[in-house]
Amino acid sequence: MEMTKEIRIGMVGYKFMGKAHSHAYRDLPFFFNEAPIPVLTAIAGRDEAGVAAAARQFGFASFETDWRKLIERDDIDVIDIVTPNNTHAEIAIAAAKAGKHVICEKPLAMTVEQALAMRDAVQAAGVRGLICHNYRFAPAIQYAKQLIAEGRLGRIYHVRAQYLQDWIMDPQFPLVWRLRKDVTGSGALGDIAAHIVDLARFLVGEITELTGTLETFIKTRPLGEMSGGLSATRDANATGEVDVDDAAAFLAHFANGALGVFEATRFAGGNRNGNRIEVSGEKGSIRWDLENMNNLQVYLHEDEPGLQGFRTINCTEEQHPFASAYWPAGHIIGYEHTFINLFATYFQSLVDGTPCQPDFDDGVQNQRVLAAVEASSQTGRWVDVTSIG
Ligand code: SOE
Repeated sequence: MEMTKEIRIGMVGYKFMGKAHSHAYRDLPFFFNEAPIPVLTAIAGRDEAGVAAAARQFGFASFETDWRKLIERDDIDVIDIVTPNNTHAEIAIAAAKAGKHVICEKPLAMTVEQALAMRDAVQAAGVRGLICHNYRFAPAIQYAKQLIAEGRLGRIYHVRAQYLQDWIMDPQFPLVWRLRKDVTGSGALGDIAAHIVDLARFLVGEITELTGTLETFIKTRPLGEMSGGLSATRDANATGEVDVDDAAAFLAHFANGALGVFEATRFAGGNRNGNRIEVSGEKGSIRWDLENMNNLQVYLHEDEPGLQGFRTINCTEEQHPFASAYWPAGHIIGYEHTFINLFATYFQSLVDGTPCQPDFDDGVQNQRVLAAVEASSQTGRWVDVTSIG
């Protein structure tokens, strides 16, 4: 498809991620004034009052109550999927067949098979898929990637990654879609382990084999619905069985010989959104924490003895990736800017015809890792990730 400098967006869904993506589209031209301009063309959702209100709040010019209508429209270049996971494959494949580029929230799909079908559909249609692993686009993570690629850490020995949350610890927190296997596929595994798997793959490379386990601490919950952000409303009179994991943990070998330790849980009391990664190499280490996301901790073994230790780099200097799009040094950015950086990069790649990652191949690889953790949790054995799907 011939792309203009305007990218016309059709979004399917309008809850938490719909808000995050729409905000990024609106702010993108403000900071990246030479990048292609996203045009919020239409948004789709089944509930007419809900989608109309979202169109108004987010700034979309029109709305549809059936996503199929959105995909048929010839005034849309990119379909952005921000709906629950069990809908991703059908919408993405239909969008690709209709010649639209596809942005999809993580995890890409419910299964590796679905993820492969989505990857094949975009390839066959000659359109481009993007999976929204936004945390790669924190400037500190991009800078860590540069340091690792330049060999500043030397050979990589260890990856230590944790995604720690606590928003469902109350046993009365209801059985929302994010806790129902038929809608979400898995629990903490697909929702948040997927993010640290992406960070680890981005920084260190492919995971080849792993052994892991899943745990569900609260097995019965009241029924209920998400009501915005990570809040929910509860039905006091009915309960249901939880059939996804509350927590996931696994050990992994990487293709380059590194050893990984991963933990993802929604039961780490006091940790609201603790997405952390540490990489240890022969010449140095880096560590990062989303809740302090502008800072990268860097340790370099070449430092003078006595002065060795982790130093804190505030990644807002003009030398740091994406920093010059924003504010003078020290004027920090936040969670929402990771999406702006991601979309600015993707839209520029659509116009230039150059590759942009994370793409649907990354989504497939990520899904293989998630499937391997599930398989290992069932058998208690190491699983060869490369042989999945
Ligand atoms: C809830 O766990 C959630 O919103 C995830 O769905 C997002 O992917 C993560 O970025 C923050 O937490």
